[in-house]
Amino acid sequence: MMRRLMVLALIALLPIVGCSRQDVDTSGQPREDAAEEAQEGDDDAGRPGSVGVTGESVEEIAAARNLSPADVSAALKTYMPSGRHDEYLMFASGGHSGQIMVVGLPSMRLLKVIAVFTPESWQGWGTGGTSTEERLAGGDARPGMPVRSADTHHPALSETGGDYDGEWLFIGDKSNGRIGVIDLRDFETKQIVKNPIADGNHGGTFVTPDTEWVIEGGQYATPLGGEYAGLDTYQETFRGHITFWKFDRDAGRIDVARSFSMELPPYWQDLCDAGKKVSEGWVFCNSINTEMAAGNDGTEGGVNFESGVSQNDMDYLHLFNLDRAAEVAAAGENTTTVNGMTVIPLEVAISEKLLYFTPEPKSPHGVDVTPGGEFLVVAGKLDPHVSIYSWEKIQAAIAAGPTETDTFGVPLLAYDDVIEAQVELGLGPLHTQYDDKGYGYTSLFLDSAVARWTLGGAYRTDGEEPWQLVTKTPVQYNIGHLATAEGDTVSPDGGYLVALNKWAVDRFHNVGPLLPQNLQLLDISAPGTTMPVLYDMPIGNGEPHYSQIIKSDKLKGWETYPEIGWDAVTQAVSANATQSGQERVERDGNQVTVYMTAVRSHFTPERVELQAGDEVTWHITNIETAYDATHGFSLPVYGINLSLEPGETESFAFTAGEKGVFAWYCTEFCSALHLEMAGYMLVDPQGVAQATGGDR
Ligand code: K7E
Ligand code: CUA
Repeated sequence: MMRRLMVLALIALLPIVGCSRQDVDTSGQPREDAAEEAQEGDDDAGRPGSVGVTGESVEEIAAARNLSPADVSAALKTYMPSGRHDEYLMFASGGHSGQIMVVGLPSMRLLKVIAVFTPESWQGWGTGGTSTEERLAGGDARPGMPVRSADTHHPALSETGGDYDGEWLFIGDKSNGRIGVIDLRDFETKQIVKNPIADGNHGGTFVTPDTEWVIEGGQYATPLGGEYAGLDTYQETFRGHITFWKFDRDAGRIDVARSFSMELPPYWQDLCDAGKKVSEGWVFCNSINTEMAAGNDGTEGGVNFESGVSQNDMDYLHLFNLDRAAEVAAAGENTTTVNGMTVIPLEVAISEKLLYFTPEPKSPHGVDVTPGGEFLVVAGKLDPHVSIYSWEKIQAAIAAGPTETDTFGVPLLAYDDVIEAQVELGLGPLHTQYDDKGYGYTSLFLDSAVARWTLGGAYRTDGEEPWQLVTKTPVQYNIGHLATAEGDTVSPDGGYLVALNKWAVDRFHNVGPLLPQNLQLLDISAPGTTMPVLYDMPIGNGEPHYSQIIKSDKLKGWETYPEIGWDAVTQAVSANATQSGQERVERDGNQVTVYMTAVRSHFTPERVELQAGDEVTWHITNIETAYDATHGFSLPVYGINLSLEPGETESFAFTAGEKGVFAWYCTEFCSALHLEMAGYMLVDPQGVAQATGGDR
């Protein structure tokens, strides 16, 4: 009890202690003088200097701007001359913005925000366009209850043979139990699926080494399928889940009919990872709340979750035989169906040997499989260690036949039989990544640091002692995830690591009580104890939980859509494509269809005349073939705001309201005569039922 209280007290205190006004320079070492000078209010201390007084030589500039040699080398390692491309691209979750950010490395320049779950009018996402509205609606949880916010946590790049292939990107929405699918030819969201059996998730997305499956682990247990049950029946009626979404690469879509879930005990499943190489075909997830705390019931002695979930010294690492589970799901003999989703019941998972547990300390967070798949690294969160499990030992323990089970009858592998090593790193270990030198890197939330430590086994060829802490670099401030270059693949690159920090206390100008999140780039290219911070990238966006970093030359994005009249959903020419010369307005009773083109610097037609009550379907084709020739289309009052990339056909539909005059215009400054790229929609023009064509 005492120990538990101390742990909780530490959690409460450390963020405050850690955010003392200590300055950390780019070598990662505290820079006492700067902090002292800042407190003394010394006018010259820590001032950036200005370009006007910097002089000519590097030495003069460094002196005038108060830059240390480490600062200068960090600048040289990250500065990207105008026009030069970054070596890596990072796809970072946008947290509760519901989006994904694309960042170049090492420059840390923000290149794009990909709209996923949240309307983004600048790229015409979910702002009147029929296809984007339909894609967003694919994630709605209940009829008549559209969800247009999200909390994106874990992006996953598609893989071939365990390496990122640059073709697809997935991300989970923790707050609603949804998965987004993004096509990296045009960096657009193509599909949003809603989990039919649960309204939240956390252990997703992660992909198997050939992207056959996209994994979505659950989090907060509920009765499956949106049923009601009282919390006094928690243990009997509430359930956890893991869902395996089948990805059809040819279709570029998740195939819901071939996807399935597995019912799990009502622990709170947390992060997951897919096996690789020697452990391919298996999937691993952590859990918390094996105590099955159900919240403070308000009576005297009622226990809050924060304490109730932290009682046990050990929780359960979940081990799933995915290959075999997929066979059971496909056979369909022992499965049930919940809201149309195939579900493997818990007792079938046990009898078919699809699920095993082994103890893990203590309310853990990340489980991260080493590049060769030989070890599972579990970060303790409330335990200062990472615990390393041996896949070889796990297989042996399974073969030997475990004799114990948990409360629900799930076979339990003895901890001592499967553990390989523990490494003490510091306070609040969360997530682990890998490099090309046989190091693991673990984020320490409470210490606000990145720890580098040595892997063992075949990873140690340099004579360094295995399973040892090597060094720590302080980061600013509480770090959640971290990402290394190609870090989740079977062949990580090393070189760069990005710490995804929360709450950048003191680091930037005060922009109000909501602090910027701070992505910090670390140079991990040198072995040993040198691991400096190179760059701070504050982001004015939601909390970026996880990110993945891919070599940028693997991405083969389109410069324009392949043909005029392209439908970005089907990735083929649209039936509604309008070529130059085919522009028209068709009327059949009150059904009006507009076929419009956009090209610098006019729409055709430029006038559309409607009757009140007309049901209007409107197609616009951007007939440009040049790389940079995007047009927009904004129609007031009707809430239409589209982005039309070169070649693209977009559609929207509405019912014409009361009479009025509505000027539409192009929202992209596409040419010198961009302001002239406009037109009028007239509703009820004295009974005129035909649109007049504009100039062409
Ligand atoms: Cu640690 Cu959702 Cu991966 Cu955030 S989770 S940090
Ligand atoms: Cu087209 Cu502005």
